[in-house]
Amino acid sequence: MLSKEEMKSYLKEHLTESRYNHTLSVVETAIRLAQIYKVDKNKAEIAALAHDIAKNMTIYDLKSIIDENNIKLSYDEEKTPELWHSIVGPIVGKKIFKIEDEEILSAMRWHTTGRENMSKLEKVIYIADMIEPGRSFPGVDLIRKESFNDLDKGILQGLTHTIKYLLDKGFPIDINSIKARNYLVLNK
Ligand code: DGI
Ligand code: FE
Ligand code: FE
Repeated sequence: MLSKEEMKSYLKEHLTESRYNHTLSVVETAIRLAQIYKVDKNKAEIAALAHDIAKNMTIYDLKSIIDENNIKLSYDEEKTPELWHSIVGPIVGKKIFKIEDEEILSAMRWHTTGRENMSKLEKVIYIADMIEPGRSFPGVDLIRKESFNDLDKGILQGLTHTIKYLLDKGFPIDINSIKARNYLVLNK
């Protein structure tokens, strides 16, 4: 695997400045959450560093990688290119950063939508991405506060916020976000 410094220099070159800064903030936030919730700090740091590795690729490049790897998108995924960077992220993370750890790759894969019955590492990356200090949207402070008190409550609020936002905008909602939220509601 590449060193964290090598990963950073790749990201600095392949991400926009704002996306790179977001990534560093997600790293800081993920490390803090990992310490609180007893998640492997090193894995959290690497997953956070790599989570948006594919974010600034063109949708054409993202689609080519999806096709080359014989990934079958659902009809809904096909129509939602915002989700593609999280589908492609683990593939690029494996190839360029030489990440082999399945827990890290899975945290990268599910960072945008979440999923049913998430691992603690998946939860930390999902919510760190949403609450890093650079994020400002109505309600973020509450989700931030809750996430440092009770991880599942923070995630539930985060999922509820995103689903409401997508509903208001008239956007389609990924089935994994619904399943992630239902799971938390049913297993409180
Ligand atoms: O990559 P980031 O910007 O750091 O954050 P992210 O990976 O959570 O991606 C956010 C984008 O993805 C934002 O444009 C909203 C979109 N998104 C997330 N979940 C869904 C979604 N878009 C649709 N249509 N449906 C979803 O379920
Ligand atoms: Fe992302
Ligand atoms: Fe992100």
